[in-house]
Amino acid sequence: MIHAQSGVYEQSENDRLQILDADGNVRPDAEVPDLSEEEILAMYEALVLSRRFDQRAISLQRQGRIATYAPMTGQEGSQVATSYALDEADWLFPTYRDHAAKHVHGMSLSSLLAPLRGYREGYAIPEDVNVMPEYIPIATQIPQAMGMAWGFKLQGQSDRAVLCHFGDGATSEGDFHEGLNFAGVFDVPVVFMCNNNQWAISTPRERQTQSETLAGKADAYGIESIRVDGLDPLAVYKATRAAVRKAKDPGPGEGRPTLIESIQYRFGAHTTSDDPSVYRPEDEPEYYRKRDPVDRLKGYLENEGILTEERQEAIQSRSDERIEAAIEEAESLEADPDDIFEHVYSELPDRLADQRDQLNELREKYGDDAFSEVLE
Ligand SMILES: Cc1ncc(C[n+]2csc(CCOP(=O)(O)OP(=O)(O)O)c2C)c(N)n1
Ligand SMILES: [Mg+2]
Repeated sequence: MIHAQSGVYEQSENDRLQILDADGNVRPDAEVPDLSEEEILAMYEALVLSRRFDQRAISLQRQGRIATYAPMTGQEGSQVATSYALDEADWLFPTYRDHAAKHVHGMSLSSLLAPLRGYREGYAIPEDVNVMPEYIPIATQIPQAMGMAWGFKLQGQSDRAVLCHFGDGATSEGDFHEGLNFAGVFDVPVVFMCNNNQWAISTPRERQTQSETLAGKADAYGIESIRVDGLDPLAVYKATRAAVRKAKDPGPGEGRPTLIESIQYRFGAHTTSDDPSVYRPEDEPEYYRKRDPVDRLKGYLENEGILTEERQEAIQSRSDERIEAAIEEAESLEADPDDIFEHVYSELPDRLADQRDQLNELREKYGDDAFSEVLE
């Protein structure tokens, strides 16, 4: 049902996979995924860590210690769950907002921060981690992820799947349609993960497309799709795990792609350069806050008697310690100002070569330490 007012569009909840209700109780008709207590507790710890990381990263940006940052609060529950559903050999294609997904699939916390301090090597793919550098041009990762997965299929690497994150806004890009069409025709082992956070900067979901659902777009390409409550980490895990299995462990038929629409909410700003109060009704986040993924999984673990106060405190202080250590590590890395002139042009245009020379003259004259003061 389409409502005229933004943000209330997604408030009917009977149209998506849910395991936990808003308070973390298991819904009567739902089956909890096959995970041990330790695994669910570890997932919860990753949620607490991600929420705290987000708060610290925003504060670092405000202090001028990192560049523009894309907050993920409200979306980390879905991110953590999707990466938990991957096997180590699987590849992840993240966007600029998928910090928690990257970390759970193997990126260190400091490597999430280092590129935001201009440290070029921070964008390199670590040798044993299957995470691509984050994609900023919207939807460009979709055909690329599909291509990697198709390559695995052609090489007979049937133990690998590729999971590709993108937002609701990305579904309006040509790349989305090309990627899905190709995946459908060639039975590519890829999982398309649409993080529908209701907004593409200031464009609300109902102005993005007249389609009733984003998942429904898969029908055009003969791809199966599922809508899942993206504020319910257990439901996201279940849907993603099933899609990953279907992609790479096909049994007698062929592995097939899936489009997952994970219905979430962006609690914060688009990035630290954005101010949602100029385009978003003030009370809109309230509905979603009552379904906060961190509180919800916490509620479940408390109901089950798994999460004691002592455990909660230990999780909290471990998370804080790990984040502070990561900040220290990221801040100890030296970025080379010359790097800003690299890797865009094979031959530097004259005007940029002039700018580089000017920069180096200043560096020589004042030294790198004084350099930041000169800029101020
Ligand atoms: C091809 C392209 N066009 C425009 C932009 C500018 N831009 C950056 S983020 C964004 C909104 C994307 O929204 P969505 O796909 O819903 O992802 P979200 O930021 O909500 O996670 C736009 C238009 C871009 N980065 N790339
Ligand atoms: Mg969005």
